[in-house]
Amino acid sequence: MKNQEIAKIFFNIASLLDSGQRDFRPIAYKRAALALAALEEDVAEIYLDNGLDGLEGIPAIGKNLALKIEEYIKTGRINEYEKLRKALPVDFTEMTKIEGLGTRKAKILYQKLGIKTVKELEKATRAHKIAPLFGFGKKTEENILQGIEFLKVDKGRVLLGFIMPTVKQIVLKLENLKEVKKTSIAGSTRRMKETIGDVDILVASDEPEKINDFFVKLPGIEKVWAKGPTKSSVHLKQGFDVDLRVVKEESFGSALQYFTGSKEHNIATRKIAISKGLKLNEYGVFKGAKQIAGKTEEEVYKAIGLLYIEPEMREDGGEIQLALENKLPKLIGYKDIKGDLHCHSDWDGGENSIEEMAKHAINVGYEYIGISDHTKFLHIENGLNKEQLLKQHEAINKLNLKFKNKNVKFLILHGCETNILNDGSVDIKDEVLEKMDYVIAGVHSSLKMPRKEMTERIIKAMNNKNIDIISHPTGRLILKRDEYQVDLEKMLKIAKETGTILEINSWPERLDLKDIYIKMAKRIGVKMIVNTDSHQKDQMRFMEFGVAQARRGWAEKSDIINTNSVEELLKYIKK
Ligand code: DGT
Ligand code: CA
Ligand code: CA
Repeated sequence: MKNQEIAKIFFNIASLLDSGQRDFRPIAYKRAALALAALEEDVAEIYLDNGLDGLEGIPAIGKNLALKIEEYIKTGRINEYEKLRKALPVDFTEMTKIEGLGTRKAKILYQKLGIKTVKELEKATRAHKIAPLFGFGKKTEENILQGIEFLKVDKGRVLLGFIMPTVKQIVLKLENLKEVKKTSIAGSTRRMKETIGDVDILVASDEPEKINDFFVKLPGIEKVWAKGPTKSSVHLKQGFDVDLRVVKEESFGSALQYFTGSKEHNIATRKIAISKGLKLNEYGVFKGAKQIAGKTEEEVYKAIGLLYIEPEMREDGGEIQLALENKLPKLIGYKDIKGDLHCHSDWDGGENSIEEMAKHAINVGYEYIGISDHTKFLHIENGLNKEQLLKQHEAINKLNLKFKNKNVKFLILHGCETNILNDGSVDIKDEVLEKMDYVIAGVHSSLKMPRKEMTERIIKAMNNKNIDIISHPTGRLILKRDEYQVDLEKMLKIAKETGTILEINSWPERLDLKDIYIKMAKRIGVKMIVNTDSHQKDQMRFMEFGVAQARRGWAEKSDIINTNSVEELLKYIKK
């Protein structure tokens, strides 16, 4: 799938062009990169079906960028990029993974010290060559080192949301082969872990060689690490590895159970099998030499005396005990969500109008959407002030009337995403907030506050009777920065007391609350909502990852308020 490859190049072009001067091009490339990254359909197919016109139908893609995409599809490269790269050979994608290091700083580092890679940057930082540079204080030096250390911990892992469309396409291509009987994603990707080391795919077939031959020739493969009669391993241009295994249909279930993992879950299930005088491995469940199960996972779990355990729970975090006791939770399903309350429109610089967002939500099958644009805080570009919010309220009323007149059963709720200031107040007056259907509040500044102050800051916001939802409650960015310091236990207790809803933000880099905190929130009885934080319509597909996180946190339908109809949902909004 070329979407992510081109998105990466566009992102790099944006960085290369970004000179700090007034110039629309970097912004245009960045927006296009985001649009391509979110797009579910394959750009190559869009081009094949509808040519340049088709490409121009993608959000944020105009004529000029459509030509660039065409060039990449036809030749595998973009000339302008190659030229820019020659003049400024900095690995921006890598360098800007470091929190606080933007393209401009990266450029200065190259110009003054010739730094092109993270490795060179680390060396220069440790030799204290960064601090004396213009505009780079000692604090920056410390921050850079912290960022580099952070990168090392998760070295080589990629975001689940970044790889999923490609993985699904590969699975689809394998499924279409006539020699294939069954296919499944396995490993951490099937467990929907937030980051993935490598992707594992399992196929059942009697002709494993043919499957492997086909697999290593898939488009987008950069390197074949290994190719054997039953398994292969490849590296994709997009920047991750995929392992394929082909097994016999009789063993598909046990192989799937084995290769889904986690390793810890496997060790625990194998012990259970042994305790019952059985043997469990990737080939099946055996009583002596006789295979008693293996074709399906359900059968495998049943044979060792366990209820079927959903992949997202298989982390050896207590799920096996529950399965033994017949007490597994009934996890929220991927199709249980009835609306998304954290969506931005073009009023605050998003890519789509309110109507376009609403129509997309209808297409997705939702009953409602909540528009919650940013409010006017200094650091937030294009945030709405009081007057604009009131005007937006009118616009939404009109759209709702239009739906009603056309007999469309769908409702747009009007919210906003306010900023929790350092003292716990928000940047819009209560008298305006009272007019909204609901209010989200989030921390977007001073993330390095001491724990006690940050906790008090958020608690004060939760005590505001106009604030209903706390967005991305811990502020982490996966592979980039840690959560801020906050007493989570206390925050959850106050959320429960005040009836404040905590968001599970589905943005692939956020997934915040994360699984273990969702478990805690559920235990304390805090209600949650899964939102996408979409800034354009295609990003609504990120819902899958938020729900996955909820499932990894053992959340049930009743824990998540946007599984409700709009009438029921509104009961959770503070009066
Ligand atoms: P990743 O790739 O680091 O995100 O994590 P996984 O869980 O996908 O791990 P991976 O790709 O190394 O292996 C896939 C599955 O195969 C893993 O979840 C469980 C199983 N597996 C791999 N190695 C072992 C092992 O040494 N013992 C057991 N019991 N299972 C293993
Ligand atoms: Ca894996
Ligand atoms: Ca693997």
